[in-house]
Amino acid sequence: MSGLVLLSGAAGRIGTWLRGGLPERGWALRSLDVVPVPDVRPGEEQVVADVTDLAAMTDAARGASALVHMAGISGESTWPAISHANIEGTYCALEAARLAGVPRVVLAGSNHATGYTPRPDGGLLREVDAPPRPDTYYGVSKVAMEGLGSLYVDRYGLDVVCLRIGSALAEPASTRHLSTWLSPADAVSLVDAALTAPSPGFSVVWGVSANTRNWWDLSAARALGYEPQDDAEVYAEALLEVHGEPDLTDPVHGRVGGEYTTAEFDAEQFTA
Ligand code: 15L
Repeated sequence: MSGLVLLSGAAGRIGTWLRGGLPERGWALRSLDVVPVPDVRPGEEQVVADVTDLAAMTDAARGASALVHMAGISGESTWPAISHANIEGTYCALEAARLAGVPRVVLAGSNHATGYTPRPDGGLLREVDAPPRPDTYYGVSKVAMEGLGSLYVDRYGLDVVCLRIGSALAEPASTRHLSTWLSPADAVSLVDAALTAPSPGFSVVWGVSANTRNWWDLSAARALGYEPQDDAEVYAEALLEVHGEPDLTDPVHGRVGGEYTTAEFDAEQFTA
């Protein structure tokens, strides 16, 4: 499949990976960010706009066959900052898609929407068994994202795929990441699957690579057509040498959201 994708947050980390990978998979890009994207490629369109500017977002969405919404604050912050950038920003993205007649939206959700969910005793954790249980204001914004996505499917008939992204990094940097890593190439593959899957309706899927130590079930993502290629285990020896084997009773390893569920992330640390 192919078509024109409006990509918000195009200058960010995942946005940059997608700018590299989606054109190779046949997608034309209209890259939007609040700052100019560097090194615009031949054929790539560029829009400088704030995702919370509904009029600008609606203009930018015209003619696109899908919107990939990666914009927003990518970690914990103050409530005013999170609610504006992430909740208002997601509303504007979905509303712009509806107003401009864009039929499909892919949302950069997060595992932190369900961060306090404990690791199961054995087996894999399915998305349906991990309802909203946010670990931070950031996590709350990702719950709101899932709620808004669901609303726009049921009320307006859009297709919306919300990716509960794990740790999207060039390389795993901690032993938690041995389970939660999403590689750059797999991020491209996951978004491509979310863009291509026939009539997904509203779908929420974990976004991780094919890690040996995964405990989040990838069946739902695979059902969309996602075929992850990378495995964090290739980094295990070096990380375990420094940090030791993970203690699964430690919240960092025993809860979906890891360190976001610890005192270090108390709201008091993030007041304006
Ligand atoms: C996320 O959603 C954040 O964007 C990122 O900063 C990491 O905290 C990541 O999750 C993670 O859980 O490792």
